[in-house]
Amino acid sequence: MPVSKALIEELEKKANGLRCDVVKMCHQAGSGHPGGSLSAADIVAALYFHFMRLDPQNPKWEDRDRFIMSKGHACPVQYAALSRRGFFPEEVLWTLRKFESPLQGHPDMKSTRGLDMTSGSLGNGLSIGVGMALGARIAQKDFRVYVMLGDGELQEGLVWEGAMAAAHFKLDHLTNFVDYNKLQIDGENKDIMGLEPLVGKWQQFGWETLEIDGNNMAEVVGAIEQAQGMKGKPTCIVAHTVKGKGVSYMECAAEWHGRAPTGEELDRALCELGEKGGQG
Ligand SMILES: Cc1ncc(C[n+]2csc(CCOP(=O)(O)OP(=O)(O)O)c2C)c(N)n1
Repeated sequence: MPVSKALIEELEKKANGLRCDVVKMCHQAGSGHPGGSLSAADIVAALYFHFMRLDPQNPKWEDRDRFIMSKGHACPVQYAALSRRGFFPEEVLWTLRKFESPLQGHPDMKSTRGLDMTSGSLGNGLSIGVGMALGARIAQKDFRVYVMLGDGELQEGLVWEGAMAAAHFKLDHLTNFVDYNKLQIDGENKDIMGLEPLVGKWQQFGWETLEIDGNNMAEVVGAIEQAQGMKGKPTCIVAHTVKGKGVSYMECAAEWHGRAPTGEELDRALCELGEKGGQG
């Protein structure tokens, strides 16, 4: 089905709002991970504001779709989406990383309303997603499970055990995103441990594999729709993205993996993100 222009524009606006929240939250905290949050913002916006079946009044609703931010350091963008989706008030966002805040530096499902999984130790999320998708099948539920992995995270061996298991069990309600921003904590993947040919790897592991521009909302929406129609196989969406997307001085700069903007840098970021960043 062709995706409507109005929907794409609405989701782009949502993604922009998430980006504004991310830079504000990291500034307020004086720490955090803006780079990998900004690269993921378009996918997170599409999931939380269009695709995922959720009930903010009942965050543990058994039939809800699940999302696991396996690259847990990118949680600011997920917290922003949860807040804008109505799981908790906006003010809570400004407590990120503070002592006793429900929003810790890495996701803790016991502290944060609407989180489906604890993460931060890289490598675990896909295997957990496999467990959730198998659980759904056993319980005869039709909810979907979405996982997001970082590209650097793919260097963890457990990812590939999960990949094998998902294909073996034909988990077609499981969709995995690789946020392929080409950078990890302090450099380029290709210099640390190369991933190519990445699409071929997922295909050979038995996954339906789509390759998109993960910062292009029409492509993101189209790919998720395609994944939803897939039968008998899990889908991996290899999403080419830009680390730090939307803030010129953060783009493609490993330095911004885990550093907070100063007041002046924040102003510049918000100015670049423009007025579309307001609530809505
Ligand atoms: C098991 C484990 N080892 C190391 C780390 C430290 N660490 C945090 S983020 C990161 C880099 C992750 O890179 P990538 O997955 O590409 O994330 P992105 O660039 O999207 O932020 C590392 C090594 C960790 N969180 N967990």
